[in-house]
Amino acid sequence: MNCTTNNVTDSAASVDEAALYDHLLDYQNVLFLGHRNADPDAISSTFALAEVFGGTVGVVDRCNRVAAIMVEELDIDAVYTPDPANYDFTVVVDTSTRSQLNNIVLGDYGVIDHHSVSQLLDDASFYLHKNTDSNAEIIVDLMRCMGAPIMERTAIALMIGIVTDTGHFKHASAGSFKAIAYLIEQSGVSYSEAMDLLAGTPQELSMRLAVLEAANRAEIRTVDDWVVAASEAESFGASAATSLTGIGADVSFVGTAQDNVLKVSGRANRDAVRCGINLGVLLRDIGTEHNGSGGGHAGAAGMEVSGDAKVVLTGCVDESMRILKGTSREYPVRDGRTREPLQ
Ligand SMILES: [Mn+2]
Repeated sequence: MNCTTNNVTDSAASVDEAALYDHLLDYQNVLFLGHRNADPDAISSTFALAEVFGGTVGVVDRCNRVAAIMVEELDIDAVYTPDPANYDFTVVVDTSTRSQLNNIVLGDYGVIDHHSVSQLLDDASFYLHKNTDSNAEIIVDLMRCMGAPIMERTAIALMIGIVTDTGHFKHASAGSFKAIAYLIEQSGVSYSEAMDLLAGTPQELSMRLAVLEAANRAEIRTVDDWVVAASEAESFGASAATSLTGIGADVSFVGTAQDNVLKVSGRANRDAVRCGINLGVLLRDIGTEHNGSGGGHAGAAGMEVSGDAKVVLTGCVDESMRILKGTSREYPVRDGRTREPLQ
């Protein structure tokens, strides 16, 4: 095995890829277990490990929407709510706390994880821990070190794990792209095959209806060439707000009233943020005005207040328009050229 590792932690139980491989050879019947509400990163990691080392893919409770489709489409054999006592050894994957395993009794266990703070490491027999964007990336590295062949299903699963854990590469660093390139080279699977599986994953009907209805009854206002939209939804307010900016609003707010609490989700595109919109600050301030609280990022934030939805949403829209009025979404001219806006 020809590898260099840069493991984050350096305790006795910290192992590199070669040592992990040696350890796993000691056991016959290994359970690879991901976190609760398992996502594609957890499922693809456990699936690839089970393929390479032999063993069982364990799901603590259930899979999330995309992971469930992946299990179905790729025909991944998984054991749901497994009892670690029935296995020689458990390797916990993509998980940083016991509560993420619903406090299941573990016995002896190893860990492969990418979360920066991982409480499970202290009691682990051995662990491979790196600060990568996705856990799948650690698995790709492990397979590369072992020279393990990468099957098509495994490659598609790991690609989806990397894509979803990096928010479709929005938070990706070079390692994610390298891992994707390696998977494509080694398996012969094209990137579009993985994308097809992701794209063919329908949202829940209730979410689609909530989003469409929010768009249908949205109030749309403009100032200069800026578009600000506000609407209400019975549920899925955050998805509705994201969708409103996706279909043309520069800034959007969606209110959801529940038990005398009004939740507002705000979303803003990059142009609006560059021109002064900071939804974290905006919703914090408006939240305080309405006896509640709010906060978040410049482009995505939320608040919970008490008050009339119309009044609160109008306040959010007015404030956004005040900030955007008179600003230009054109990039500043440099060296005589106007830079294309980043997508
Ligand atoms: Mn992960």
